[in-house]
Amino acid sequence: MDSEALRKYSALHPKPAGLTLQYGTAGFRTKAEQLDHIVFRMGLLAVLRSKAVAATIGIMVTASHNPEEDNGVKLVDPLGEMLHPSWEEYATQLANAEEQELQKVITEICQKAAVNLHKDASVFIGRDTRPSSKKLSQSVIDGIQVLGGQYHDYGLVTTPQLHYMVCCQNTQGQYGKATLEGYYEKLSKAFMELIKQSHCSGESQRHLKIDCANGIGALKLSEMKPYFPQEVLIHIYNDGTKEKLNHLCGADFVKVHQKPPGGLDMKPNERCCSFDGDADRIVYYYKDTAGHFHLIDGDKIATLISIFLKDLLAKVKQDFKMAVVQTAYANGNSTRYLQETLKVPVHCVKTGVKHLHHKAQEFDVGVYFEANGHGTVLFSKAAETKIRQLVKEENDDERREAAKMLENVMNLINQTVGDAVSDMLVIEAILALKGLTVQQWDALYTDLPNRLLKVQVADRRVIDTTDAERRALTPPGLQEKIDTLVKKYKLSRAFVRPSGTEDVVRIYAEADTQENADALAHEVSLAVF
Ligand code: 16G
Ligand code: ZN
Repeated sequence: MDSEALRKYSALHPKPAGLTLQYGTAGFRTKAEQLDHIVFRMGLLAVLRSKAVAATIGIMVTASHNPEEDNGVKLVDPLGEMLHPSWEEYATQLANAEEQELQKVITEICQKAAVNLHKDASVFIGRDTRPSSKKLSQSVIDGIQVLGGQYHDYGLVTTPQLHYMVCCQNTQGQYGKATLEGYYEKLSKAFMELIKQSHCSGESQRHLKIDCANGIGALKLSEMKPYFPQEVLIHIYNDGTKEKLNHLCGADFVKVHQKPPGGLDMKPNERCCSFDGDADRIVYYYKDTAGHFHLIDGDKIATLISIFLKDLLAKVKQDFKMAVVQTAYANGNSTRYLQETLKVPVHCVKTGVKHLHHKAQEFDVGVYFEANGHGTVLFSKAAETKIRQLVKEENDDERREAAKMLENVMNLINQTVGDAVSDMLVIEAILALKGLTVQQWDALYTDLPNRLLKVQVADRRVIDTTDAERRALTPPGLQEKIDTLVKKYKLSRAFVRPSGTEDVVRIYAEADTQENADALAHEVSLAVF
């Protein structure tokens, strides 16, 4: 390690005195002007991680659905997964080290994680469309270069595109080509093949209005359009040319406020969807003829995909284990529908993509979605091999056809992480194949009325949870109070958890009516103080 260069460069990216930040569920995220030293140091860390695992590591500059003034950074592990938890701690140590301790902290990490500094390192970089992102990604490059790492800067990409690139690179092209063209070709080809298997017509169904949150999704969808000869009539709204990123629009806005985004005129029964700022989340919605807004969130997306896959799995007659992974935020009626009507096992894990992804890896076919619209489907290696083999060798037409559909879904879904573009194409294909309208999809089950609140407390860490965040262990007595309150209402459920991204405690309640869900959430919020 060239100590002189490290000192010189780190002085160009000074840490504001007293500032401490933590690598949380979404990496580092805060006001953009506080992040320069962080991204420089994450450039350093990416090099160390790359040397440690002898593979290409990704680094994405984005703050997803946060306001435009914020920014953030997160690392992507070799197969496109989130950074390994053991390294989250190193990230936090490096980020908070004072200038003069930087070299010492690097040396400590190298010792603890058995990093050989003489090994090669390769890092892929991506960024979203925030005004601050370009400069921050330059600082990432400074960090990479100080430790002698190689890098490839993809520039403007969606978060899931960067995850895809990293995975392609580390699997020697088995997952696809590590270029934007490779991504577009892979997805469009799989989509067209899948659609070809449709026996339904109905051109009008293929119209889709997309709110791109004034973010990167608009840019990348426009790039992708030429790959679709009129198959999907996608209409892009909130493309970032007029309004600010995520301002009154995007998947998070629509989900949280349960109302349509600005900048998108919705006619009755038109199918619409929203991406978030870095295009890794998607929610659908429509307005009925009476003008009522209907949200189709991650839970209902998971349900649609599960119905489709379960049917195909039955047709290929393999003993594949399929399951759905949700969090405590999943609407109670979605869980009930999946378990009781569809008869698919459902698992509940802690909030945060890494937890869902990890659990979903236990199954041959693991469908995971957060209610907020982040999700994907994972296929085990064994299932993938078997499916590809059936496509080639199976004589029974129905079975082969079903295997072919599964193969196309496998190619279409971004298995590295939730991907709004890829999820959208999977959903559009399923709706077309099943001849379903958005209303029919919505009618699979009715969401239980629910309310999400956040409250500021002196120290949110006094709340400790268990059972996938569904029960509070501390402070003493809180869970008993919640239990008593929940008993007052029908079909009710409530939980509290400290947020991983904001200095607040979140409260979720659901019940038989909106009034009761609101009342329960309010009463629980009083119990938290
Ligand atoms: C992060 C997570 C998201 C989760 C959210 C919860 C990733 C990539 N993102 O955005 O999955 O739903 O945090 O936020 O893991 P909260 O802890 O503030 O409620
Ligand atoms: Zn996002």
